[in-house]
Amino acid sequence: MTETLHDTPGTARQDDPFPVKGMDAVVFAVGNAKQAAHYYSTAFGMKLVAYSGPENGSRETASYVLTNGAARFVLTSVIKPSTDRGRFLADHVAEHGDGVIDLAIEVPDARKAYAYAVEHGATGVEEPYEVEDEHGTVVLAAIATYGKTRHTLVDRSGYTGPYLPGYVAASPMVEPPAKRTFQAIDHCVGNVELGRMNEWVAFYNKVMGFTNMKEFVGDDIATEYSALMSKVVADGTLKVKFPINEPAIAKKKSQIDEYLEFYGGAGVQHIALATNDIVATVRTMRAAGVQFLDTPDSYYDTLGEWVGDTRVPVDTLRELKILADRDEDGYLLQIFTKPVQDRPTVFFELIERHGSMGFGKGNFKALFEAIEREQAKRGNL
Ligand code: TYF
Ligand code: FE
Repeated sequence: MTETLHDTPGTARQDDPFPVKGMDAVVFAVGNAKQAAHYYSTAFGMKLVAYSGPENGSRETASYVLTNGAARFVLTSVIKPSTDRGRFLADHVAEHGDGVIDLAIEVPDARKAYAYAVEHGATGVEEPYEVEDEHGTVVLAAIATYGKTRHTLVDRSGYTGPYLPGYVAASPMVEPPAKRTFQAIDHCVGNVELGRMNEWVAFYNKVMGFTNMKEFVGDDIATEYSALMSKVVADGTLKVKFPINEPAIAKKKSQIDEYLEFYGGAGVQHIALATNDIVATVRTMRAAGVQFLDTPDSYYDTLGEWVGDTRVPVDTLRELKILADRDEDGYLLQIFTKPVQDRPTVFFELIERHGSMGFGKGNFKALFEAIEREQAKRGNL
C-alpha cells in the first residue's frame, strides 16, 4: 500500500519531467456524430463551438466540438471511408461501438513531451507535426495507451482558433442552459484486461512521470463486495487523473469483464465531469432524460451518521440519488449515469469536490451494487 504525496493542486513542480496543462479533449468515435452532438447539447448542456465536415473541406469525416467551461468533447463519424483515417473510424465503431479514441492532453511543449514519452517506453503513433491556419499554429503528437486509445499531446499556445486548423467556428445547436452544468474534466478511467492494471500504472509512472494517488481498490475490497481492482495515477498538479481498473476474480462476473466483453477489449470506461452545483445539474440532466444509477433508500438512512455536513440536505441527496463521501481533506458529491449507448460500456460521472481529492471510496460498495443490479437486468451477472 504505497502512497505518493502530491503537491498542492494547481502548483507546477519545478522539476516536472512531463509538465501538462490539463485535459485538452476527449475524442469519441461514434456512429452518428450529428445526433451525438445533439445529445451532448440537449442532455448534457454542452455548447457546439466548432465543426469540420464536407462543407469545409473534410470529405471523409464529420467532427463536432462541444465545450462546457474547460471541458471539451470531440465527436467524430466517418462519412465515406476511403483513407486510413476513415477506415480506422469505421472499424472502431464496428468493433467497439461508440467509444473514446483519444484522451488528448494539453502540454506546454508537444515535441518535448513526445520525446520524453517515447524515450521512456511509449509507442509513438504520430511524430510531432505542426498544423496552421489564419488563427496560428498548433503542435501535435500522439502516443498509444491501453486498447486502441491514444493520447494526443497538444501545444495550442500559438493558436487562437475555435479548436484546431481544419475546423470552423460553429453556433450552439440549442440555447445552452442558463446555468453551466459542469466546467471541467475531473478524471478519465480506463478498463484494462485481467492482470494488466499494474503494467498500465507503471506505464504512466514511466512515460509521463505520473505518480500514484493514495486511493485504490485492492484485494480486500475486491473480494468483499466488488469484482475489480483500481489504482489512480495523476500528474504532479492533479489536473490530469487517470484511474485504471482491472477485473478481479470474484463470485460474480466483474462489471469490468462485462465492459471488456462488450467493448471488445481495453478502453475508456467513464469520464468524470466536475460541477460546482451537482444538485442543479442532476435536476437539469434528469429533466432532459439522462438516466442515472439508482441508490437504495438504505444508503441515505445511514449517510448522515458518517458523512457529516455536506451543505446539501440528505433528503435532497436521496431524492436525486446523489452519493456523498468524506475523507481527511473534505467531502465530495458524485453520481453516475447508466451507459450512454446500447452497449454496456462508456458512462459518465458528475463530481462536486469540496476539499476531497478522493474518488468516493466510501461509496464503492453502494456504487458497485448499483452497477451489478444493472448488469443483472442485462443478463450479464
Ligand atoms: O473513478 C473512480 O474511481 C470512481 C469509482 O467501475 C469507480 O468513480 C470505480 C470503478 C468503477 C466505477 C466507479
Ligand atoms: Fe470516477
